[in-house]
Amino acid sequence: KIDLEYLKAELKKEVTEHRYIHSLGVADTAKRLAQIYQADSSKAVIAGILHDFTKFWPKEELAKRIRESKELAQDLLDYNAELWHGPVASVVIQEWFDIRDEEIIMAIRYHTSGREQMSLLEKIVCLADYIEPSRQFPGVDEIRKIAEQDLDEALQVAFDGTIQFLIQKKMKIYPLTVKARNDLLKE
Ligand code: DGI
Ligand code: FE
Ligand code: FE
Ligand code: FE
Repeated sequence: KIDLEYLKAELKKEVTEHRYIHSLGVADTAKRLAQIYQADSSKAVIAGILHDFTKFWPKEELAKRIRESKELAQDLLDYNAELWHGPVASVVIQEWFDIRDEEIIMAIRYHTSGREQMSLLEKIVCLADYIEPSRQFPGVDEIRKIAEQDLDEALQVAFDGTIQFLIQKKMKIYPLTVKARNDLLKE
């Protein structure tokens, strides 16, 4: 049985106040989405609290963890460092909190990039990250509305926004993000 108060206390030591509030917002939104789409809401809460656990670790440390890991994709190192914190957190929390649940681990690992054939919990955490209450950007309310009706469509629109942002900034797009978006498009 996982002590949520302990997870929150440890998170608080690793991140800024703003990021801490964001993480609790993701946990709350993920819980709500889990209720709508019949996922495991306690797993959604745990993944939400911990998804950004290593967000403020130095890039060199994140890169080192990826290089040393046998479970993480090495091609992450060829793309933006913003992609690294989810995969690294998914490894770190296994030892730190003795979390061994693959669904939670994968939901944290893929919360930024997405991937093809995402699990229900992966979709929920990734979308919750995008629409939790403290997020403010043009179009977020529309995605919040879609999220109540159609999880896949909401997430696809979210990825569209991220991909457009990356193109605008002349940034590389990690292939898994393109695959995730294509996979969610309805026939
Ligand atoms: O950690 P958060 O700020 O809560 O959100 P996140 O983990 O979804 O990180 C999103 C950032 O990652 C966003 O500003 C865009 C950046 N990023 C850089 N390259 C990629 C990318 N996001 C995706 N999905 N795919 C990329 O290739
Ligand atoms: Fe993140
Ligand atoms: Fe995200
Ligand atoms: Fe986040």
